[in-house]
Amino acid sequence: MRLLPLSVVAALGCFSGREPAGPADQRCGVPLTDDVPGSTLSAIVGFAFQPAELRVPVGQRITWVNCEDNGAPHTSTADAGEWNSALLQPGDGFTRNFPEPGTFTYFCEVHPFMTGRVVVE
Ligand SMILES: [Cu+2]
Repeated sequence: MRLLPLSVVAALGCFSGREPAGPADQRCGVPLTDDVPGSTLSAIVGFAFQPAELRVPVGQRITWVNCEDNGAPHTSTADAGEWNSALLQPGDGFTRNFPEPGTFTYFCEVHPFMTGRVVVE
């Protein structure tokens, strides 16, 4: 198996994870151009996931959007490895579907003090 340079992996991850983001969500400090149809929005702003806990029904999609106006990159990375957004620059988004019930905790790889929880029920 061939390993790609980290920059290529990051770029691919960013591209595949990018989703149109929602209009001017009040929590976002960056302009968002499009909607996030069918997704629950988790704003990453002020070095925190907002809200820190999301409760969604089985089958719901969640889109994390880096809403920082301070240039800080972030990730949404599951503690148990179910997902990893790769590096999200301000304005970037990452969407994951949650087809199974459960409680999922996650953090930001850049700032491990940033944590959040998804409860799928
Ligand atoms: Cu972060």
